Amino acid sequence: MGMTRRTVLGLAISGFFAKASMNNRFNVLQEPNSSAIGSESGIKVLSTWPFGIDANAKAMDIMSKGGSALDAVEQGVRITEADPNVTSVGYNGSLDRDGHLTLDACIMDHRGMCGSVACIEHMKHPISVARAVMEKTPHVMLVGTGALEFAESQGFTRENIITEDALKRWKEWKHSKAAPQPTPENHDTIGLLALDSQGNLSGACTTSGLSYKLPGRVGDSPLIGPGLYVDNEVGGATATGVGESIIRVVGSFLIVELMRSGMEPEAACKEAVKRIVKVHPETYSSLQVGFIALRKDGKTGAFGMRKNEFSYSLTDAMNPNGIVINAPAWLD
Ligand code: SD4
Repeated sequence: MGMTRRTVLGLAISGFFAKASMNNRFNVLQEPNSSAIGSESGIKVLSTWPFGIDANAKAMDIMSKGGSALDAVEQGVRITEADPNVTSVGYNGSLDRDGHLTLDACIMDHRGMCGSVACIEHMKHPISVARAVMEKTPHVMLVGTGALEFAESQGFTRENIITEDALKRWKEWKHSKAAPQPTPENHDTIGLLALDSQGNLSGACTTSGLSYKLPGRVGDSPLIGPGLYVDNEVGGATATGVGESIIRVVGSFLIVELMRSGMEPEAACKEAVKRIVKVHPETYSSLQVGFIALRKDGKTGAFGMRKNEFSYSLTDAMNPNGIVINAPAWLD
């Protein structure tokens, strides 16, 4: 049985309510355009969702000791990948329709080098496998069993990353044959951008993708261009939400290019959402999508599809403990 259009829409809509719950749970501190939203220079980390704040803390710790943005983004999102409370990234992530946990991740550095894995199983830290693809192969992307075999050849070991909890959620979904009921635990992709003390940018993105996806389905998150893009002359951007819509407009690359032409980070993110609206004239209001951007000079911005749905985490010198910011949105 294939995934019907209604099911996909249902997943998107359930995601919307989940995000609203998340915002309540994490007590969103800032409204958009607050003066606390960083524009000063210095080391800075920006990530999707309130749970990104823990990843930010790790990334800031690394960079405050002189570490690179590349190390910071990898080590930062590893925190989220290992966190069982984040149920759509890494360990305890959401399963596909057939009960497999397939993960997608990518990483990009200040030199424009990048690595990616898609549909990889049994790896707790797909972001580190993606970095190994970047550093140890002439390729950008490995998928499925090829990615797994490569990981093992590099010393990564298979782990059981499917938890009892994930199986229980999957069985409940199978039993109900419907979209999962939204809960505060029903989280999302982490995309993280960092600016280090050398003024270099890097980004990372990692996810288990849409819950109960068709086997083999790959979203935007491991794709350099849609899910993540960094240009050290300009800035970086990353995405969360229904990956198919983000792929159709090559969202993150678009945002970086718009910033290159002079657009402010928030305006560039808004333009990417606008393109998604244009491509999905009948369904956009049910699409859960969010973008964040970090410009070379430290200016940040974000934009989502629905009001109070998408929030993100910022950590910098002005906000050393991190703040969660409610992103402006296309729809009221
Ligand atoms: C995907 N963008 O696989 C990811 C998942 C996500 O809200 O962020 N969903 O399409």
